[in-house]
Amino acid sequence: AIDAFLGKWCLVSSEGFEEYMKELGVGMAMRKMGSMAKPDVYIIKDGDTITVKTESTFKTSQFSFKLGEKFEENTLDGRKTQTLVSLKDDGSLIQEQEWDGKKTIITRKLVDGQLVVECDMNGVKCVRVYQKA
Ligand code: DKA
Repeated sequence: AIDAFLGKWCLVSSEGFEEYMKELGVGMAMRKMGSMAKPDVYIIKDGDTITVKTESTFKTSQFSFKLGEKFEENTLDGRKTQTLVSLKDDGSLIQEQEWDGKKTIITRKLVDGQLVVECDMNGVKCVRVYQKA
């Protein structure tokens, strides 16, 4: 269930994020800030609406959705995407963003009590690990 994802999470490690942002088309100035940011992520549930809030000194943003229902997301780096979030049988949470004929997938899973976020754009992958606050 989604419940295991709920709470406040703090970034503890990040691999390949700069390359991933580059592949997304994020400009240099924002990539610099993105690389330096150590965000806190809050995952909140209210009824069947889930909110993911990302808070950092650089920028704060949030998006809300219902599992399996497409919505328009305004991403941290300013993309407007058609996004679908679904929960897979293995317990991972899959976020698919589509915009301008492009697609990226962000997978979140719980591994040893940590939140592992894997991003993939055209095979360029990044892994970010968060610890429960
Ligand atoms: C995360 O939750 C990573 C989510 C992907 C963000 C992509 C765009 C960021 C641009 C600053 O840790």
